[in-house]
Amino acid sequence: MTKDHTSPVPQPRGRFITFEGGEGAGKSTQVTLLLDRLRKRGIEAIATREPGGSPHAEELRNILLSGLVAPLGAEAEALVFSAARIDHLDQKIKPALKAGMFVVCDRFADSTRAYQGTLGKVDPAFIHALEAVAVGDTRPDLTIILDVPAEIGLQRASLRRADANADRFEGENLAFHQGLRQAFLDIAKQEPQRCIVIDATLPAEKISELIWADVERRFVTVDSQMKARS
Ligand code: T5A
Repeated sequence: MTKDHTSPVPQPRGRFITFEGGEGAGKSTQVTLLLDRLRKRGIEAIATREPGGSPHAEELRNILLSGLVAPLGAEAEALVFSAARIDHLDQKIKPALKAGMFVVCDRFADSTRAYQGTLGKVDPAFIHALEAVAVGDTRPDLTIILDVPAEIGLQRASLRRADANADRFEGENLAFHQGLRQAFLDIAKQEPQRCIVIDATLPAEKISELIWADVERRFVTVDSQMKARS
């Protein structure tokens, strides 16, 4: 068979990086710092967040964080987080990855595993099935878990929100947040190739350097070598 020279060269998929961790761990701060570093290297990248990230998913975010779905139970909350995720993936994440961009996302499916799965005691098989449907094969290439003692994270979150009320999950007790920290560490243990754990009690700039060293080694150097060869 002759080769079709008119067909477009397939664009390599971009890289999908997620940040996870408890409340006030510093995820939003590090998303911004990583985006800056990527762009300074001339890499096209977008930052996004969950719940939210697309107009419909942002509407669902408001509903979820107001606590409106909480009385329906953790299974119902997991369903609504997943519905928001489907829209976010379709509207924003998949198109950006298809265009070869880096996508840096503040929380993703590991938050459903930790909050609704481990802490909400939703059957792991249910969480697994939901993830298969909502996420499919658009799994993160790298997940950065920012690890901080629950007391410190909650203190940071309360300083940041000043006089505003705690949201649906910030309002949970200390034991909940300690369990959450362990749930993320357990995810990292189960998937050591995908996840790295960073000590988030360090200064923000130091954390950013550690993250960049990993991102550069895994992706930036590899991608530029591949480009040079093609
Ligand atoms: N949720 C989400 C689920 O239950 N299931 C799901 O599937 C998903 C996707 C989202 C909530 O929804 C839940 C989890 C959450 O409860 P949110 O408003 O997005 O709510 O809240 P969080 O994701 O928890 O984010 P926070 O804004 O609370 O914290 P961040 O982003 O981790 O922290 P950040 O960067 O805003 O920093 C907090 C404060 O600390 C300072 C910052 O300047 C800021 O003031 N700070 C540091 N201070 C000292 N040292 C450092 N290294 C610092 N880094 C940041």
